[in-house]
Order: sequence, then structure tokens, then C-alpha cells
Amino acid sequence: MRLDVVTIFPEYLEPLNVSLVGKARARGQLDVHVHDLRQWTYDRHNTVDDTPYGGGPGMVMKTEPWGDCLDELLADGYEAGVGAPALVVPTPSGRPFTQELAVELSERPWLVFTPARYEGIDRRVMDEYATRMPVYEVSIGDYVLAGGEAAVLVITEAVARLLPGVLGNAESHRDDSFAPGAMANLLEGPVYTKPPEWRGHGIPDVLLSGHHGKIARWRRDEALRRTTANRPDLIERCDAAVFDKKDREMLSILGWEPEPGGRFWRKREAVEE
Ligand code: JDK
Repeated sequence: MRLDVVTIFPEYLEPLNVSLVGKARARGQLDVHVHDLRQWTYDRHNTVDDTPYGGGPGMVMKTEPWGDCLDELLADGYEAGVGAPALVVPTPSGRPFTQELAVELSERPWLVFTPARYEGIDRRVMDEYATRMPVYEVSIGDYVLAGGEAAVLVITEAVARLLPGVLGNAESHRDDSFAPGAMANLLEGPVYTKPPEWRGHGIPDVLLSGHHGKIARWRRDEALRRTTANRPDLIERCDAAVFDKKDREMLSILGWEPEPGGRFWRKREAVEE
């Protein structure tokens, strides 16, 4: 897979040389090109921003450097025969970045990222490139970053680990918690390793029992417990059909009640407010 990143802070993308993504690059599984947008400015001050039409606070990134840069690198990739590009634009107003979208992006041969600064990029740039290729405007979460670079690192890491041969067998992602079509999208429970006793904290006995059925049940109960505490929306969203008899027992203990509609509902206890 080829990745191009266009930014005014190329050094912000240095983490792409480290760990999983860095190794995928070194192995030739990822072909990453980071570009400095200011190379496509032609004035003395390398201007990339200007004041917003209609007024208001902040500055907006100008069309011309983005257009000239993207035209050049798209021509370069087409010449190299990379395949169909897609544009990925981090923005707080984008569609949520999910595991499902990570899977979709991982199936494309070529992603071009345009992390912006200031208040974002003049709309006409996305309108122009949307006539030539898929444009994904994505948000990595409901908080406001100072720019799109950190979002590119997040998206790249989530996508790269899905590429064939990037993750070893030991860390296979077949049962990722958020994998689309997972039996139920539950959070994972806690994990433990040696030593068996640390600062007075032991390991739950069941994990030392060697009883695989009981271990699987315990893990599932812990997953239900954690999901209830941290992401009750994931339980509310589940079709009740994904829960077996033992799940239902645990859900009942956790305060969930089955609804006629085939979902679970939990009255929030006053003590949690
Ligand atoms: C790319 C610039 C900063 C700051 C306007 C937005 C409501 C108005 C942009 N998931 C996520 N969070 N943040 C980003 C992201 C921020 C970016 C850029 C991505 C480029 N910024 C910025 C303020 C605004 N403001 C919130 C009020 C827009 C992605």
C-alpha cells in the first residue's frame, strides 16, 4: 500500500518510522511519502493560509498550494501504476473513524492524507478532488485537535495493522473487539501475566484452573461488566439474539432488562449520576 501525507509539519509524521508502521515500511509492505506543503508555495513567505470569506476567527488554508501539490503527487503515483487513490481528510466535521472504515481503507492500494492546520482547508479543494476520486472526510473522535497530523498517525496505525503480513500470527486481529460482524461488540476484560503475585495482587483463580470453558465464561462476564461500565451504548445497540443464557444472567446482575423490542435496557441508578 502506498501512503502520501501532505503537511506543513513533516516532522510530526516521524513516528511513521517507528514500531509496527516503521517495520511495515522497512519490509516494503508500506510505501510512505511525506511532503511539505510549503514546497508548493511561490511567495517569499511561503504563505499557505488566508482570512476566511464571510469573516470570523482564524485562518483558512489556501486552495493553490494544495491543488498544485496534489496534482503533482497524483501524477507521480499514476505514472508508477499504484492503483486508484483515495483522499483522506481529517476534520472535526468528518464521519467517525471506526474499525469498519479502517478495514475499508486497508483494502485500497493508495491513500493520500491531507492533514490541515488553522481552521481547515478551503472547501473547493475537496470539491475538486471529489470529482476525481473517493474523498473520506473523517473525525477520530469528538474533541478538537490543533491540526490533522495526529489523526493521520491514528488512522495509519489502525489501517497498517490490517494489511496482510503486517501483524504476526501471535497478534492476529480476527477477534478485534470492534471488528465489523463480531458476535457482539463488547469491550475486552482485563488481562494478566507473570508473576502470579505482585504487590499483594493475585490472579483470578479461574485463570489458573486450566478449565477452558470456565475461563471463556469468566472472560465473557468481565467483558459484559466492563462494557456496562464504560460503553453501555454498545450493549443497547446489540440485538438481544447475540446473548446466550449465561450472558443474560450476567446482564441481569449488571442491571440490564430485556425489552420486547429484542434489545436490553438499563435504568441508570441514581448513585451513578
Ligand atoms: C484537522 C485544523 C483545528 C480547530 C473549528 C471546530 C467546533 C469550530 C479545526 N477528530 C478531530 N478532531 N480535531 C480534528 C482536526 C482538527 C483540525 C484539523 C483535524 C485542521 N484543525 C481546528 C477549530 C476548528 N471549530 C469545532 C467549533 C476547526 C479531527
